[in-house]
Amino acid sequence: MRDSKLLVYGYQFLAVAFLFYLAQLACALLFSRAGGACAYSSGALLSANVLFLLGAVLIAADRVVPMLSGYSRKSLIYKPVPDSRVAVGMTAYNDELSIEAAARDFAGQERVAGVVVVDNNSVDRTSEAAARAGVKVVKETVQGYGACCMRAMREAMALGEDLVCLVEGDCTFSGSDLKKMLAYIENADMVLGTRTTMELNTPDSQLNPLIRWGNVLMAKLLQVRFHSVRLTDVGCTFRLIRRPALEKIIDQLEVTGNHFSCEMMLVALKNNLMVIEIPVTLKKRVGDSKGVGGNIAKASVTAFEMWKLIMFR
Ligand SMILES: Nc1nc2c(ncn2[C@@H]2O[C@H](COP(=O)(O)OP(=O)(O)OP(=O)(O)O)[C@@H](O)[C@H]2O)c(=O)[nH]1
Ligand SMILES: [Mg+2]
Repeated sequence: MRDSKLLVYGYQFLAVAFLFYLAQLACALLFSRAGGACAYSSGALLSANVLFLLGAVLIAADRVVPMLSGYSRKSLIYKPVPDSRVAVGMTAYNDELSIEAAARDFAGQERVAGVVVVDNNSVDRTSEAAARAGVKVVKETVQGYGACCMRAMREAMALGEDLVCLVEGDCTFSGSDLKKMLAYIENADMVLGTRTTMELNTPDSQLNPLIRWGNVLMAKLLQVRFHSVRLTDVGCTFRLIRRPALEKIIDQLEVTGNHFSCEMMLVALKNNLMVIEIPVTLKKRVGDSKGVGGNIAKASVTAFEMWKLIMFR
């Protein structure tokens, strides 16, 4: 997998330059209608030209660097996992209304060997509800979506199966989608779900246009950086990963907050793992939203944190 920040910077310089040009065009049009001249400063135009040039140079350099360093594209992998079983790590945070049904749903899937629910300092009866589903329940005291996901994967890994599935316990995802992921894992180290396929969303799911396009935008930025991968979502918790691949990256994960899912994708790609994204179904969550789903301010902060990761890490 080729990691190129040059291209990410390059395209963003071009995008900003394009906005400057658009502003100038709008200004000129407005003033010509009013019979005057646009006072758009020559400094702004010069900045746009410099940004454009810089962007073009970075994009061109991105073509030259691999020629010099002898880069070759990662080729198709085929590693069947016919009888492998799946250990599921499920996150939970004040999810007493959903966790039992979610745990039962995943535990009941054909290839699932076990489910571990991680209760992240819930103050309701999440643990008791999860235990009613007959699954293992552990508590994670470090607060945060990322901390909970990491613990869920470590717990699932400890079950010793070949495959680890990470998922949220809020009933947004469906256990039956696991077989779609299993179909693709033979060509990948990690299969990511994407929630941005509208045909698979219920109309009342969390994927409103803002969340959808925000995710697509960030995912495309990540795609630009790593080239040979197609991404459309940076916030989908539902993913399936081979245990050796997870062992390789788990100690490099450090984000305890809401931008964790993007970090995991970035780290996987940096480690040259083969990552494939597939559409999964998305339903309205059961119980109250605590994450970014129903909160524009939180979603914006999370998007900014993701952008920083993609640009600088
Ligand atoms: N927000 C949040 N989620 C946590 C935390 N710890 C664990 N989680 C888990 O992460 C999930 C994400 O929060 P959700 O409320 O589902 O937010 P979301 O997925 O962004 O959006 P909706 O599903 O539409 O509500 C929770 O359901 C928990 O399973 C935490 O400290 N904060
Ligand atoms: Mg959720």
